[in-house]
Amino acid sequence: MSEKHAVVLVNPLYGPTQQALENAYQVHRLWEADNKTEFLAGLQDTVTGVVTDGGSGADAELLRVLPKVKVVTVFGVGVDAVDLDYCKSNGIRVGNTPDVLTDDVADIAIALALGSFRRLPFAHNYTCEGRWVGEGAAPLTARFSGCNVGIYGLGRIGSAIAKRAEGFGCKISYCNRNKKADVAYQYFSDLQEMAAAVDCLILAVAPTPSMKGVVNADVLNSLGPDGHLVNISRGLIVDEPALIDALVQNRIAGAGLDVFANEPNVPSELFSMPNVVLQPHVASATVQTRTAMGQLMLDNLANFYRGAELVAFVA
Ligand code: 8YV
Repeated sequence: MSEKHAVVLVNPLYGPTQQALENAYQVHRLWEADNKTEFLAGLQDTVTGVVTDGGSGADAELLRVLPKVKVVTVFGVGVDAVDLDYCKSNGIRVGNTPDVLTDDVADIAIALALGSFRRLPFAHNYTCEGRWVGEGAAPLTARFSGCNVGIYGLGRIGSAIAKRAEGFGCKISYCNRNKKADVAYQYFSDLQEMAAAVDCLILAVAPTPSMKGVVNADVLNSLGPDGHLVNISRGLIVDEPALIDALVQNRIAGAGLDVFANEPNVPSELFSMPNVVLQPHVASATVQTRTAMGQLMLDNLANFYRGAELVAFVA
């Protein structure tokens, strides 16, 4: 039997996926190392692949100490935490898991919008805390059906969100770098202009480092006191302190957030707000989707090592 290829696994994965990975490869678990520098130094002659997830990625610092690495496979669609420039200039292939997670992520985007408009966590707590009995009917909320939805990033996931929002009778706008020829939704080249025109701003863009904090106080002020923000993209694109201020001062109506700037740390100011819905980065976290993501990630890796094209890749 030929020797197993050696890979560094940056963080734990969905159990069955990690098990399958460990059956087929010699897996070195980076997160368990007491001293990561020493751990990686001991692997520089043997490790040829890195397996990671969307949040951790693989930065140049990691890749530089593993000079034999020629493939990075991401258990996720987002590759913003992978240093793509470094990978491209060093001939490192980068695989990811698009498509298989689109439906689940789009479902959660709509759930977060409904949760924010209808204040579902607040209403849940109101019921459980006996306030219905003690204080009477809960305060009224705002209607999501038929509202103006603006999607920042009309890619695969953004388009799936748009399709679902159409089912709610919403009018859809989108903001992309370029207008899409085959799309009838209203196009905005400027995010702030779109924020001013919609009731629900949904962030679904594939972020680049230059998008850090692009959803800033100006964008939030333009969204306005009846506007809701939903983020299933990445926390880094939102200026979190500005978002907290806007929520505290009722300059926006609410927010539904699956992602945060410094995961797994979530600003505690958000915990007690009646107008927010928080999720611990779980938009793709169903058994069905995680199984499919795992299979695609394993197929990418297997293809690389048998000299075939990766199934899904960005570099
Ligand atoms: C995952 C993600 O939560 O696909 C992505 O980019 O962020 C998520 O689907 C993550 O990669 C798994 O831990």
